[in-house]
Amino acid sequence: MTRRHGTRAILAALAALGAVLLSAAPAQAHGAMTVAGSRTFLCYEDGITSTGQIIPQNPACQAAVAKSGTTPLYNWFAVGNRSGATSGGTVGFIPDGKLCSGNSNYYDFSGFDVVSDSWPKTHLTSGATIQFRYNKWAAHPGTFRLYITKDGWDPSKPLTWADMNTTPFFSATDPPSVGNPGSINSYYYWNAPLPANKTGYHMIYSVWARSDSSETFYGCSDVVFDGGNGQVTGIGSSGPPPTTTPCAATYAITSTWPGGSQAQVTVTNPTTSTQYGWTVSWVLANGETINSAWNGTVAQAGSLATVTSADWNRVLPAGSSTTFGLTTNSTTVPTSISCQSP
Ligand SMILES: [Cu+2]
Repeated sequence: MTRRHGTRAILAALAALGAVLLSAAPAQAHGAMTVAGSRTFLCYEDGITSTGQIIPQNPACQAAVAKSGTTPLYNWFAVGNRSGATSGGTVGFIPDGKLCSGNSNYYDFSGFDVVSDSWPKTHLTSGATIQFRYNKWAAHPGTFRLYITKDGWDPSKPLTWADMNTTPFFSATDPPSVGNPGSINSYYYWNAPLPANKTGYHMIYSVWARSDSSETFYGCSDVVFDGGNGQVTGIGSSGPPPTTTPCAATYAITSTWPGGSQAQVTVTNPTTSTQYGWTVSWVLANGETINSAWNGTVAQAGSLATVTSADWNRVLPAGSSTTFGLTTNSTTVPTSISCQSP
């Protein structure tokens, strides 16, 4: 897999060819925690541009690129190590100072071990229950274990096992997931209480141990226990994106035939910040069915139609637009259509 793996062209091909191409994809593709966001994921989010290039703005992400290049960002979902005799290795397997890179033997992820106070951070409330999400770039059976730093951790020094509570604060085996593998929108999820009585900056360390092979995946998620509700700071040149913001969608029928029509929906980011992902929904007319859709993933639940962004059109810089298309068995224009990001 090359740095071009993450480009719009490859993502488009992945989406178009689906399982055919996925089955031929390198084994390096796995996943990474997106809530709370891992360093590789948030640096990807920080740097992704509308042309598919990844140009981080965050100083820690820039330092990571300076140390180990941009390949790890195009492969943010591949912080893995397959050299263990069994999966799930921690103390004595991942060396001190190399926890965040997982001592990866897929690519050089050593840039993510860099000590910096600038890493993107997710703001959370100690003791609260949140929905963790772990991207499902490839599906595997196994167990996710979450570890937290001890009180008194010194973030100005390389992260070691002595800094960690080596008993997980939560583990989840084969949790449910949504979406098709190979997409930024597909993920495993589970609800878990955050560690109690924590304040300030801590590291959540995630370990995904496959039960069907010795491969294990690692990630550092920088978090701040400050009463937050999942807000991310330190990504995007114009500051943290709000957790949910409205986008705008307009629905236009482009052609009709007896018993059906084709429509184009334009999605616009009306805000002054980049939006990462969008979901458009509307109520279908009585008996209306969506027959096909492109440049987005369609779901129909009863009369509710939902289309979510594709990998290659999910990032909308301020003021920009993208489109998706669909065909239905109706010629009705929905009377109201809503759009949310993310
Ligand atoms: Cu995998």
